[in-house]
Parts: sequence; C-alpha cells; structure tokens
Amino acid sequence: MSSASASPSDTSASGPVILWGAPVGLYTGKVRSYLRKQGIAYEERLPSDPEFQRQVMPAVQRFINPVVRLPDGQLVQDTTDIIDHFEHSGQARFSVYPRGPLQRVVALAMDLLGGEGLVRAAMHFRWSYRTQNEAFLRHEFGLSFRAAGLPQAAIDQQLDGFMGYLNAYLPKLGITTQSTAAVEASYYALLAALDAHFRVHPYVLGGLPTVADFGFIANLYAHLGRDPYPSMQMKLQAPSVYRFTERMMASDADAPEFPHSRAALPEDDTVPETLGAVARCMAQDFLPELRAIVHSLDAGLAQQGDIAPLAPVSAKPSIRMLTSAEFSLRGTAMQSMAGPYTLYMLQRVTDAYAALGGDDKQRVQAWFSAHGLQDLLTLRARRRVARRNHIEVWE
Ligand SMILES: N[C@@H](CCC(=O)N[C@@H](CS)C(=O)NCC(=O)O)C(=O)O
Repeated sequence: MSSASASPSDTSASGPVILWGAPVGLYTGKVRSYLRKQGIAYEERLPSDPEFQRQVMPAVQRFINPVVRLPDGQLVQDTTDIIDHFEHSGQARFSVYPRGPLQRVVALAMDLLGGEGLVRAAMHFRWSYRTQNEAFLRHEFGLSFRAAGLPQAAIDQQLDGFMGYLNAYLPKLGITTQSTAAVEASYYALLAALDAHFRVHPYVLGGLPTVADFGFIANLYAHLGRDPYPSMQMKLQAPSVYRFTERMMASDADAPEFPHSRAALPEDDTVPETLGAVARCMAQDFLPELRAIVHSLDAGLAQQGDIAPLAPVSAKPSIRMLTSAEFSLRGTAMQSMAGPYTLYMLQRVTDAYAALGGDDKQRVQAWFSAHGLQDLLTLRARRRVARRNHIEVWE
C-alpha cells in the first residue's frame, strides 16, 4: 500500500479522517460509500481546498481524486489501498473480503468488473450525452471552483478547460460513433443482469457489502446513477440497480424491501444464482479486453527489456495509460487505453485463486467455467504491478 507521512511540523496533521474528492467524482463515491458503511467518521473536502493544492498534490505527485488523510497525517491514494488500509486498521465494522474461497474470488472478479470494466460506459454516458448532462455537470464540476471563490467568468473558463480535458478521454477509451452501439448494448445487458440480481438480493453476494459492491458503486454511482441521462436510463430500465446505488450511499443497510435478509454472507460459501448472468456478461464483454490489455502490456514490457524492480510504470506519475489494446466488443473492432492499474486489480483475482488448495480451486474453477470465465483465474502479465508512493510500479 502506498503512503507518505506528513512532516512533523505539519500542525494540520491531526483530527478526523479527511477525504478529498467530489460528489461528481467516480472514485470518491466508492470511498465515501465504504466509510459510511463501516461507520468511520470523515470530513469530505473538495480538491479546490488550498491544503489539497499545497500539500496533498505534491505528495501524491499529481492531480488525482480521492485522497484520504489519516489522523496521523499519513496520506493514502487509490480507492483499493484506502479500503485495504481500513480493513487492517481495526476500524471496519466487518471485512469486505469474504472468508469463503468461492465468495472471495467471485467478489474480487466483480470488483474488477465493477471498477475497471464499467469505466467505458461511465465515461460514454457522461460525455457523449453532453446536451442532456451539460447543465448538471457544469453545476457539479463548478462546486470546486465556486468553493474556491472564483468569479463566474473564471469558473466558466475553468469548466470549459477541465470538462474538455475529461471529454477528450472518449476516443482514447475507444468510444466513437462506430462503437457506440456496442458500448451501449454491453452496458444495458449488464444492467439487466444486475437488475435481476438486485431485485432479490440487497448486495452482490447477499446480505452484506463486499469489495464487489464497492467496485460496482464506483461507476454505478457518480456517473451512471447520478448524471441526468444515464440515471434516467437506470431508473427506467433497472430500478433495482438504482436502489442499490441509494443503498450503497446509506450508512445503514438500507434494505427494507428485504425483510428476511440477514446482514451476513451465505455461510456455506455459495454465491447467488443471479450472479451467473453477471459473470456471463463479464466473460462476453470484458474478458476479451482484459486479454488484450495483458497482451499489449506484455508486448511493451518485452520491448523495454530489463526493468528494475519497483521502477515506476511510466515516466511521469500523471501518465497512467501505457499503450492501447485491440479487441472486439460485440463484433466491433475496439482500440482502447491499457494501463497497469488494470493488472493491479486483475492480479488480486489470480492471486486469490492461486492461493487456494486443490478442492477449493476445483470448486472455484467449476463456477468460473460454468460462466465462461475460467481464463480470468490464470490471466497474468509477465510482470506484477505494485503501488509505492501513490503510483504504480513494476514489482
Ligand atoms: N485507481 C484510482 C483512480 C482514481 C481516478 O482516476 N480519479 C479520477 C477522478 S474520479 C481522477 O483523478 N482523474 C484525473 C485525470 O484523469 O487526470 C483510484 O482508485 O483511486
């Protein structure tokens, strides 16, 4: 886990957990949801906060949200590392890593799908529907600039620049007029599978949130569940998924429609049957991309030759995407950014599987095979990714 200590002279390094992020931010919602569910008190601050600009950004080496500061001054960036910190700190009410082998590997696979696999849909439905979303997005991105006290003309100028920068991710993610139909079809298929699931279960694995739920809430909340156009689609087509987004933002279980659900995972290490359809969506629409990402990052690594252990993955911390991956999405040729962070999330799945004993391995393999996802369990790149000083490095 990456961390850095504030200097001893830093008198601000005390008090509650600080969460720097924004209501509009994809990854901030994931951490906010986790802190609320775990009953961990925090104070949220916008990235325009002078302290974020002056101290946090230099420490984490770039502009990135969210960042958490612990009461002892330690900064933690990256939503997965933030969750893992609290998992080990003793402050969490319950562990979000299931003990059951099948539940654990499925949860990690769903975390990967929810956090990484849904990014394209989240970006598409936010930025390709500019007309429908524009007024809301200007309000939301404007919060930070308004909090900084900027006059309206300056806010408008900042918004044009920053929103233009984010909008420019679309082609890099393979979102073009040619691919729109495939991108939307794959999202709506997953949404339908998730809706059928959340109609009968409050959370991904049953009665308690796990890493799987926090993976999904990243993309399903700020973009897909909150921006005007996609949130309307979600309410109309998948109301149970919309309820899930509300539930994940509540500090209690928020599941009155499941009066018989216990706040626990099934004790026999089973996973809900309705997750099968979600896994099949992943096998069809995300596994080919994951294979392509591994393949293109491997090709880049082979070209570079020897790379020292713990060498940063890129020349500058702000560069997270190293190469592009080519794959087919529902028959449409796609070219999209490939970054080592995806490997970081993927290797959590393959590590959890590799750590199992024979019988457990077989049981996990049987479930993944039944849904066409067996390759995911052993899909590895030639180098592992770790995180040090808030950035990804080659292990
Ligand atoms: N893997 C990181 C991703 C964080 C991330 O990409 N955050 C977005 C905002 S929601 C960001 O800071 N983007 C800045 C940029 O793209 O330059 C995490 O889980 O914390």
